[in-house]
Amino acid sequence: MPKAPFSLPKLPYEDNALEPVVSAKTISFHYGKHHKAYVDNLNRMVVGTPYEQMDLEEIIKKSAGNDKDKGIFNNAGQIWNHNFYWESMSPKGGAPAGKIADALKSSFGGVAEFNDAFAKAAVAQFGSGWAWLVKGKDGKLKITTTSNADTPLAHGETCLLVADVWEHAYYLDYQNRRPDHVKDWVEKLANWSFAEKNLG
Ligand code: MN3
Repeated sequence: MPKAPFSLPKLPYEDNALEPVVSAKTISFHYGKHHKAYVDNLNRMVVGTPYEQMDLEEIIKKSAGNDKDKGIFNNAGQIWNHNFYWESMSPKGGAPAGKIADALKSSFGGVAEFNDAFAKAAVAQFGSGWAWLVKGKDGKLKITTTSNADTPLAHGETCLLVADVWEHAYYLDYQNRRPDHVKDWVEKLANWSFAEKNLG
């Protein structure tokens, strides 16, 4: 894993590849401004601290719950979550098959049931945050949400897939209609081959 200075990862698709659910205009702000700002902030904040010698995952785990390093945690968490978010979407998304479809069936009853439960959780997350599919410490798949920059990585869970439900993720395309955005997101963009790879 790379250490500071961190950089923006290259997107795994063209800026307009996720339209109409996520437009090129949203990508230009979300990736080019918001995500970039977290990278620039963290690179500035770690200078001269022990965090300068750590990779991103170590920074998140060491700074989690440490009030003094809240700013470092927030920016590192947001970089990791966004790196994971871009990979969680695919222009060919939305149709799980094979091992991951079996896992969704045994944990949630089926793909449609999962999609519905995931969208409900994403809508119910109050304010800014993230909706996740994770593998818990007990090995079972579950849906969870985190607020602001928090991440299941800081809580010992294995992340499989994430939807960003900060307003900056959908406002230009859906305005206040988060329920419509997350429904379209999970049905059309969710990258199930990425989730299956993370399943291990
Ligand atoms: Mn975001």
